Amino acid sequence: MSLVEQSISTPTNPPRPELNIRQEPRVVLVGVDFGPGSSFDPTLDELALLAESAGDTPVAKITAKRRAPDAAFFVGSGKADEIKDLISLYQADGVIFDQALSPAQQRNLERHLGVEVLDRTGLILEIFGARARSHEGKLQVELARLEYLSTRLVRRWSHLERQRGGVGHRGGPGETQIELDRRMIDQKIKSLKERLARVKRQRGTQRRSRERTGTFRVSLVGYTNAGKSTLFNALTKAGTYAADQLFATLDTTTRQLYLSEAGRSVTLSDTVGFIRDLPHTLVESFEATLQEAADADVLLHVVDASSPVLLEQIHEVLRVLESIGAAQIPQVLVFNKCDALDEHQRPHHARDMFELPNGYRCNRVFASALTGTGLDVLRDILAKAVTEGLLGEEILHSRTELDAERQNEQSDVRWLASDSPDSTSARTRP
Ligand SMILES: Nc1nc2c(ncn2[C@@H]2O[C@H](COP(=O)(O)OP(=O)(O)OP(=O)(O)O)[C@@H](O)[C@H]2O)c(=O)[nH]1
Ligand SMILES: [Mg+2]
Repeated sequence: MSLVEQSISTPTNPPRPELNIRQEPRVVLVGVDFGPGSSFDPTLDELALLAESAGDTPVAKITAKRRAPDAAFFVGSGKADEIKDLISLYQADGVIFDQALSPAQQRNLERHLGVEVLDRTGLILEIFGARARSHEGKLQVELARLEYLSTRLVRRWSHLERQRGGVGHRGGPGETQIELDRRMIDQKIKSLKERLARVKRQRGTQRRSRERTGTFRVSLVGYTNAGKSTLFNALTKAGTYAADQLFATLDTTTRQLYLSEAGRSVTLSDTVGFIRDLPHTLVESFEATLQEAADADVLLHVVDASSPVLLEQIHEVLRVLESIGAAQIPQVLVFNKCDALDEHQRPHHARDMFELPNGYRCNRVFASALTGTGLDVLRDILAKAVTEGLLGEEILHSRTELDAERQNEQSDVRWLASDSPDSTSARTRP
């Protein structure tokens, strides 16, 4: 990732002996609680996982409570000084905020703290950048990164160039240069959008041909690290990359899955995971990939049953599904990783009905992609969905009165369009 890879050493903190070998940047994690309604994780565990997935080593965590973000530093100046102390105490190379910073806040903090500062959006973009493999995936990440950068040009240009000169070695480009850069970025954004539009058309053609052949499509969706790829492999015996990293999968992989119970095949797609505050530039750029999920006949919504925040994660997945127009697709909830539950938490039955936070009831299967528990039940449910059709409401998905109400509300999803934690809200904050 882009955090500088040299530690700041002071006389009281001698340089670490391993400094000569290229090593992981040490980072301080920061989260701010703005009270009810703000997305605040007191443990910062997810941010730590994200940082590790990007190749950083979290060395300290610090949280703060505020009514509103400070215009200059996001946190108050007292807290900024505390962060500065932590940096020198732990010889950290960078700071990562769990929320979105405005470009000005980011700049001010970097100047004040003397190390590179990254926000959650920037971090997620870095991970996506490192993971993208397919042509389409790379185009999508590049587009999202450029859109993010175009608001932060003054300081972030060096990121774009992938220079790693270390703090203080950069020197901001002059005004004219920035103007030139901005024009170049705008042109690049335009050409990337055109190329992605072509990819989208191709996908449309493929989709229509699948529709003609009447293929039944099942897509795995879920919070990142829930076990989608492991389940995909267990069901199809394919060798898809599964790892204890956030966003291990970025590209969609599709395989045939033969359901002997139904006497026919379906296609199963594994795709990118979702996360809280997924940068809206990424959601937009990944439209083509996410479309794969939106086109499915059934969604297997994989949940990490061992996560202490599984309900929040379900909520996030529903939000993203809503934003890509996939909220109406029947879901089967797969409570995965049941093997990791304590004895007393383990379910006593293999399946039941579960009411989603959006009021839909759907089948829930307790499973372990790792040990294979529950997969036969899951196959049975899928077979039933294929043979009895999708509208077997009591099998898959049924509406409640709540649904009608929620259709009017829609407030949950607005963050993606206009209240994104990325550029929009951050820029307009006082
Ligand atoms: N204990 C346990 N671990 C599991 C199970 N399924 C997956 N895992 C582990 O969870 C981690 C994430 O698994 P993946 O299959 O890569 O998760 P994913 O949902 O595809 O993640 P992304 O592609 O990053 O969104 C890996 O370390 C898996 O070994 C399970 O049933 N039990
Ligand atoms: Mg995966």
